[in-house]
Amino acid sequence: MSGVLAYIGLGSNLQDPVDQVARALTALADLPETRCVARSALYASPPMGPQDQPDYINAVACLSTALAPRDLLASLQAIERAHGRVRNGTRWGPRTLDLDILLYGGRQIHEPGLSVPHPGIPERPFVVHPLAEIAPRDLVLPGHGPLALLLSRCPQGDLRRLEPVPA
Ligand code: PH2
Ligand code: MG
Ligand code: MG
Repeated sequence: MSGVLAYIGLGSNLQDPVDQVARALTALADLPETRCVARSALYASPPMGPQDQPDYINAVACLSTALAPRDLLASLQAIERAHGRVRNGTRWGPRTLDLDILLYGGRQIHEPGLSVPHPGIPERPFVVHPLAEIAPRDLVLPGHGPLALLLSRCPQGDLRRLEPVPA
């Protein structure tokens, strides 16, 4: 299978977030025409945005996929719905599961509903640090420069890396 490397950001802060993210990682690996190349550890952090919501669990996965960007997005939204995601329009509000396409190969996509690279990457430690755990430092994020540069400008702050739970 010829695949593009796509990096996916995972986040949850409702209904057992650790379990939500763990199950979503399995669902990503099970997508058609897709295999999971790498997954980061889970990370915990206080909410960015409105503070009156629980802390988040985040992770990043690297997929090799033959799905086109729109098909990948539709697949991610189907997994979000299967996890009980309700879209009520609240920006940065709490959610059972959030799956974002961070990178899709070296592509830049600016379409309604789909911006790749994800525009919020540089200021989000809960994306930059797990990404740096699984991606090469010389990976270039189109429009943002190499990952090493983003990492040097993005302090870890309150982000905590969780030790893997033994199986
Ligand atoms: N996602 C949000 C809003 N705020 N904060 C953290 N720590 N992690 C997230 O994934 C997150 C957030 C909406 O997508
Ligand atoms: Mg998000
Ligand atoms: Mg999202």
